[in-house]
Amino acid sequence: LQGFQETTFALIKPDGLKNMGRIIDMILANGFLIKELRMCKLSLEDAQNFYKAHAGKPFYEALTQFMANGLCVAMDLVAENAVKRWRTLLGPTNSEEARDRDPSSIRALFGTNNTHNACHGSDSLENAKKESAFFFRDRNFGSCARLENCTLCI
Ligand code: DGI
Repeated sequence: LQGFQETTFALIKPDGLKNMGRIIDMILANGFLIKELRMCKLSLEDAQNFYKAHAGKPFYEALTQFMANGLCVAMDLVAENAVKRWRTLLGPTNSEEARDRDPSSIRALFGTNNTHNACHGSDSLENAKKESAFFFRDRNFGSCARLENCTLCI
């Protein structure tokens, strides 16, 4: 590793899970090192907490329901300018717009629309630290990350 390495936080959202392999291939091909990785199932409360900055906006309910309705994959990604480079690789927030503006981006390739956009990326180093702590330290997601109603453990 050369230069100043920074860590950003990345999240594969529930709609991106089926393309997790291809998303991770793109992460590695773009020179990121994956420092932490875990699969987890957010409760609705977790999702509301994670997106609390958007509380009250018209899309908040749909967004938080969607985030709590499947498995996510949380990652700490290390690279030079990791925050900016991961946001660039993600492309525009709205996957429909991403397909016009940046067709090789992750959201263009694997997302559907403005809510279902495959992946999240922190927008600043400060938020990367907070979001990483939320997933890897503050919150105990337990060792089982299976969906609710799963009967494999009981
Ligand atoms: O940092 P981003 O994920 O690119 O965007 P953001 O932090 O502004 O918004 C967080 C998520 O909320 C985003 O990934 C998708 C959803 N979202 C943002 N703006 C809209 C939205 N969903 C809908 N339906 N409409 C919006 O205008």
